[in-house]
Amino acid sequence: MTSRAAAVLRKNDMGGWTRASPTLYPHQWSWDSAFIAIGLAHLDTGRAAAEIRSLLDHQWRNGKIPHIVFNPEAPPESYFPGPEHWASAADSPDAPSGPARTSGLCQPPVHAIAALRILHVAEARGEGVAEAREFLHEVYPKLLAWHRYLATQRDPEGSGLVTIYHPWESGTDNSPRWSAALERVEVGEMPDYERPDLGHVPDPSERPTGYEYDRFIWLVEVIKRTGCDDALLHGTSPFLAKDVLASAILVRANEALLDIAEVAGAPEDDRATIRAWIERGRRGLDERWDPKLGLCLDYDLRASKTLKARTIAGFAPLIAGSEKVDRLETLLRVFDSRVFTGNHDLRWPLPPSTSPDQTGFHLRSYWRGPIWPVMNWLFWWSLEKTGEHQRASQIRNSGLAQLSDRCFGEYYEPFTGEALGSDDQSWTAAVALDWLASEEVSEKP
Ligand code: 9WN
Repeated sequence: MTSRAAAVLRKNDMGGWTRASPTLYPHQWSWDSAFIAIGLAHLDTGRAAAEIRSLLDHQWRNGKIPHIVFNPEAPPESYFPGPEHWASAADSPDAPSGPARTSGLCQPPVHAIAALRILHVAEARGEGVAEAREFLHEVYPKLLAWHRYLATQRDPEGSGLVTIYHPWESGTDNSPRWSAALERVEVGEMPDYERPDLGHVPDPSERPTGYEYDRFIWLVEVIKRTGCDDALLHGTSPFLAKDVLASAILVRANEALLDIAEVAGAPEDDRATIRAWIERGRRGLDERWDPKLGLCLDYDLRASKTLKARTIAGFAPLIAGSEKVDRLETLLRVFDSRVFTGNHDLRWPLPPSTSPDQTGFHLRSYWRGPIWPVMNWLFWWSLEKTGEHQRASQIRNSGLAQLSDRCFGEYYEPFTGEALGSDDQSWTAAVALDWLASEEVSEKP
């Protein structure tokens, strides 16, 4: 499997950066690239560092890492909305200078976790350690600026939770987590558009529906019209939500940033700030706890309402790590229960993106039910960090069994195990590589 996974990453390598998949996603995606770097580290730590560096080359002046860096060579009809559609975002005073090459959104902040893992892999292999440390030194200020952007512009309330303006920013686009908030979005006047994505999958039901896409594209329109201005969007965006999954990832990313600060010899002031972000993040997640569901829930700021849905995002405190032992126990119980990995119809005991017991669950539709290998990796890694080694190794073994078809699918039908969406998805190959090499890499809890 290692050589086939490596071949997928080589095939998708565009020379210093990696497209998310061969046809469906011909550009560089933010959190994909972070996961891809984790896999690449096992092939070449220098190339893994280049992956993150190339993304950071397009960082916005306000610290934002854009959700897509567009491939100038991809034909315009290959992906929508592409660079032409986002062109006006380049007028934002925060956008990087030069021709429009990025979207104006962002995605969950896995980057510091990936950057640090490059060093851990180098240490385990006893190769490229000095270069990896130098790399961390170089990227530290950029990662700090990114986390500062999330802690300020994306959290003016100081709640510890990240605000998003678009479901694409959550990375779990059409998840039922956002259904109620999306329903409240009224679509205004906008030009007609084509959906190339539907031509890249065998069955359109694997992708978001027209109803969802109209809202996605309308929200892009709204964001562009403000010039991607965070302050304006807080006041006017029809979609404004606190995202518990991104917030949990940010807690762990801040822990990684603390270690990177150490390598970079950063001042104590920075470290105190990062520690405060970590505490605030855990506190914020605590406040979003729903004792009835035994899950953590997102919050619709526009409607001042909790967004109730049983999805993998509900396990946010498991990802962030929590000091509340009874809460972790409850989460693990729900994780193992019939509502998630204990469902008897599952092909493998892995967490479906949406619980089969949740309204809106769909076996084939994207984030509405299918199992995402990259999410399995995140759970495996988090469970390891929480000291749940046995559960973690169960996820890893089942996760590798799921990938034994060697399709490296983007997501998998939970009951049959069929690969769905794109084949040869880069981050799927990347997590396989990391799992296969995981015995060598040690991380502190
Ligand atoms: C929109 C690239 C990306 C992932 C997201 C996934 C999907 C894009 C799309 O693909 O989103 O950003 O066009 O559907 O939801 O998590 O980063 O793999």
